[in-house]
Amino acid sequence: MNLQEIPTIATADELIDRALRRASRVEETVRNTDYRARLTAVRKIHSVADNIANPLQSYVKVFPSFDNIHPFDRSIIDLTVGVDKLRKALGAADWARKEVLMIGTKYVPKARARKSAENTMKIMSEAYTKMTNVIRQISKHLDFLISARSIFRNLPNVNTDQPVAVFAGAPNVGKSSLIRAISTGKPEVKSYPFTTKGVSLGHIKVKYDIIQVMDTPGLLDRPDIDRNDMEKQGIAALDHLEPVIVFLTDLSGTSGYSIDTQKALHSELKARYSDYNWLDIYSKSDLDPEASLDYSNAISVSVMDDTGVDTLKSELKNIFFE
Ligand SMILES: Nc1nc2c(ncn2[C@@H]2O[C@H](COP(=O)(O)OP(=O)(O)OP(=O)(O)O)[C@@H](O)[C@H]2O)c(=O)[nH]1
Ligand SMILES: [Mg+2]
Repeated sequence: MNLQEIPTIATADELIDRALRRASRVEETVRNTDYRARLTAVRKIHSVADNIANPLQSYVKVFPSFDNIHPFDRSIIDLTVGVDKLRKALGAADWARKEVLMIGTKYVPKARARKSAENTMKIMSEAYTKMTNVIRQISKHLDFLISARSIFRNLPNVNTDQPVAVFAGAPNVGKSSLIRAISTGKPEVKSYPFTTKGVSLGHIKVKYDIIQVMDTPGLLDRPDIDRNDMEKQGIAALDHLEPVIVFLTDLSGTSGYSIDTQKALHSELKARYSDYNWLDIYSKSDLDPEASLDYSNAISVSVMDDTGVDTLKSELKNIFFE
């Protein structure tokens, strides 16, 4: 299950209203009034308990289990809603589920044991009150799950089972444009709390496989001393993806960042990612086709005249799949 695909979660009031509405439709057609009351009460109590417990169980199931979650997703959850808070809210939902089922189990024999219809109804409404009180008690936790779901939905949809290339380089050097140019289909633009702008996330289809390509605005585009804590944690989260780094250097002079500044960023990141696969790109080559530095195996690329775009794609395929 993807973080982005968690289905809707009901508030405490919605959960209660729905369960009570469904139970109200339960009717038995036995002649004897007292007997009918007993049968009806038993079925209604079961109905309310199930219609509360089942959705609660599904909520607990749809959130990723913390035992086998990918460390990248775990870091992202921690940076957005907090792993401990999420764990607590899910724990509360699971507690309420068990509690409601237990109340049902306890009250069914009680309802069965009453003689008069009136007393049976009293027992039934006592069971209702107990069950709905349990849900009201976890109302804040349900609200938390609702907001976590909506935060997750708006995050870039990175699949931790598929390889990732992260595009780095100073601002304005052409990262997003290049991601657009090499992607199959239109890249999705969504944000992390540690990025200054929307992250472009595109896909390159390779036969049956997919390579994900993404940029990280405000993250891998400036020196480490300029980064705040959240951004540092964002970089640490990216490490869990073990990405290939594609570093763009704009030699055309149009980015607003000098060659020296870009070289400094290059060497800082190169040192940091010394264990990673690394590809160097000279971007906007249409503006100055001959421009180059002493980087080894660099590819000159232009999205204007398509120079180097296919070469970059096949380099990525080689790195991930050969
Ligand atoms: N001539 C030319 N211009 C380009 C090329 N690639 C990008 N540009 C232009 O350069 C500018 C910046 O491109 P972006 O793709 O937004 O650069 P970026 O690195 O994503 O910028 P940030 O997201 O701000 O870090 C835009 O005006 C692009 O049109 C290219 O190959 N040739
Ligand atoms: Mg960009």
